Amino acid sequence: MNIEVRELADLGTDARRAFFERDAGVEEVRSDVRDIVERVRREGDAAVREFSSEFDGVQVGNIDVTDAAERAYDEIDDDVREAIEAAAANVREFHEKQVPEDWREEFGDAGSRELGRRYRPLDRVGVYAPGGTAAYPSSVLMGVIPAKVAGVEHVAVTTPPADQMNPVTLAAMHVAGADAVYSVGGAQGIAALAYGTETVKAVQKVVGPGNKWVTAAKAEVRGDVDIDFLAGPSEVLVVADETAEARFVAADLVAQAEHDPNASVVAVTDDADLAEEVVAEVERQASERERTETIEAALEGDASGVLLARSMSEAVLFAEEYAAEHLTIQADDDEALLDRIDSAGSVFLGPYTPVAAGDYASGTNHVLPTGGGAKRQGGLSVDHFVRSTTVQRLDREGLSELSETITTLAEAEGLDAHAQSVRERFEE
Ligand code: HSO
Ligand code: ZN
Repeated sequence: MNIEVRELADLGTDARRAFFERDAGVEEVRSDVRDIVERVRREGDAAVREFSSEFDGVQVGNIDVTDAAERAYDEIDDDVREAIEAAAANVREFHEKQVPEDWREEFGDAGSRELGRRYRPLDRVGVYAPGGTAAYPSSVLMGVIPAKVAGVEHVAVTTPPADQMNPVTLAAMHVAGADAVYSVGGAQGIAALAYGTETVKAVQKVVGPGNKWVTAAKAEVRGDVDIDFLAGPSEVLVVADETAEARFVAADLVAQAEHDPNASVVAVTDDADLAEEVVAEVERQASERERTETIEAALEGDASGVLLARSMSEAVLFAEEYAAEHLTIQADDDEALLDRIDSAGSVFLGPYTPVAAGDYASGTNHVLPTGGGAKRQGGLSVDHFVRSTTVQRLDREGLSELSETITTLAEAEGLDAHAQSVRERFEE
């Protein structure tokens, strides 16, 4: 592998575009996915079984494997069980802070208008848990716990079938409090959750990361059910100044690179020596890891690299436009730099805050918008699992105060009955 420091100011249009136009790569599978989703919608369990055999090579017995999660919990190693429980406790604690409180307040003269907001959980949601080589028990915690904290009664998890399903992923479902577990993966898993089958109960919202088939299926069912967002390969952007430790910067790049050959991992700094040291460290560390091939593929990608900015201001502008899934700031005045960056999924400050802390155990959620989605939205949270209702009560005085405004606007819209619904209240 041969990485070179590139000067940010010298990047050509195509090179810049590669950094800023990251996408989930779902377009190429959209039409295949549409057919799968349609078949599951029309044929239910039969289609689920057929696709599981075709794509996963598994003849599925029971699609409902809820019991297996509880058994797996008892069977896995004690240290892994304890780690899942420790991570789950932190994720729960952080998400409990997000539960919104109902409120009512008085507005208008002498409180003549009482207005408020009330929150209720969704009834049924589905969480997708990837299987195979990318089976992430941690993602199960990140999907299920916020839903349970929000008060969702039925949280279902779907995960690809296998002759031997990953016991740690199953155990995580149990710890997180999943109410149902189904062995169906890929686009067919998303379709089963969205439309229901004889076995799978249809949900109102589907969340969680997956491969491009899963993501394309989420795009397909959106509209019929709600989704969180379409997430692509992992990303990290490290903004560093001369005080950063090159080893730590490199370790965070290499860590996210091991997720996916299409991961996007970038460091940007105004210090030429640091940039060179990061490159050397990245090359050394990548060769020492178990997943060297994946890491090197990601590092060599067009959306990855070590960039030299002329100033930290230029680095900050890049970070804002990049809108990273994970942004880490390794700099003397990290808070001041952070103040100037509005768009990022999750921010990691200081030398002792590796992205892996948020991936597993600090408590924040690791299901985050990629591909610049952080310009528009935040990561998975309790908010995704509640709906709000506004509530109001006006007294006679309150309505009278507004009467002129309402009737004038109603008449301007040609909606005479609206105006009359106010006047009626004041007629004998
Ligand atoms: N960094 C990944 C989450 C993850 N990391 C799971 C380890 N396991 C999502 O951005
Ligand atoms: Zn990760």
